[in-house]
Amino acid sequence: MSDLLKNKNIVIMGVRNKWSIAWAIAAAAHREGASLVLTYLGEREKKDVEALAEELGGADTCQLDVSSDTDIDNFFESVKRKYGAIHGLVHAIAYARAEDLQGRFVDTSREGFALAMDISVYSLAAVSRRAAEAMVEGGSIVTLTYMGSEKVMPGYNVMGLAKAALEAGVRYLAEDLGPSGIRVNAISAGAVKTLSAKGIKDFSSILKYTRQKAPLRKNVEQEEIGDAAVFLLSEMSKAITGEVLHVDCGVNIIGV
Ligand code: IMJ
Repeated sequence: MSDLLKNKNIVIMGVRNKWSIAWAIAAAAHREGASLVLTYLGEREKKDVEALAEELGGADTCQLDVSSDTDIDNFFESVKRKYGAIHGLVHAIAYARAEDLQGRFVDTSREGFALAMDISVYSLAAVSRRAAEAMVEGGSIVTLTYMGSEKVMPGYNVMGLAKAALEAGVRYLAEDLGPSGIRVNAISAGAVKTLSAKGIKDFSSILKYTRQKAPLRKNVEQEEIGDAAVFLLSEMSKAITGEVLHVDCGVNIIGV
């Protein structure tokens, strides 16, 4: 494979370290010739993401907290000024309070629920609206979801509702932006060891279950998610929108 994303300017949100799925997507997009802008949350993440961007031949980096409308406005204004058109957007951002990712969903507080929905769901609409203005040559938006939206997974709790809403959001955004030549899809990634999965009880049993029961008898690797994202960002998928593509070695199709 080569040059599937040549001459495309792509924004990637959610790189934190080299285990991040967003990082694997960035590396795959770079390999395919894309020009990249990586966003990071705040000062704490700045150095790490700048170092990673160096590994991609000096990709651009920019601070962006998706809970701030001003941040989002400023970010897309600067991207438009520098690049003119953008062609791709990867949204790999989610957050719920740690206390809401253990115990019972029924105990979720109103504040914890609203926070998870704001950062993990509303942010996709917020960034897509501004990105669409810069996607003057058409574009592709890709977000990440998880099977916890479809089935009860231990501890996933409020994030399961957030991902269900995110997937519905993908469909509504696909309808809104389709007439502008912008496609919107989600990758439902199998469980991978990232910072977002750190400290999660039962995580290793989910990995073990997948190894034993998934049709492909293995866990998905970050690079495989990167390749699927390249497909969705590229012209290879130009008739696909509003879709949730499972990239999970098939584990989601298994009943028991
Ligand atoms: C997260 C929680 C419970 C079970 C989980 C996960 N499984 C997997 C994840 C089985 C694979 C990771 N995942 C798919 C997520 O969407 C994680 C989101 C997340 C993780 C954290 C951890 C640290 C924190 N807040 C978080 N918010 C969202 O404080």
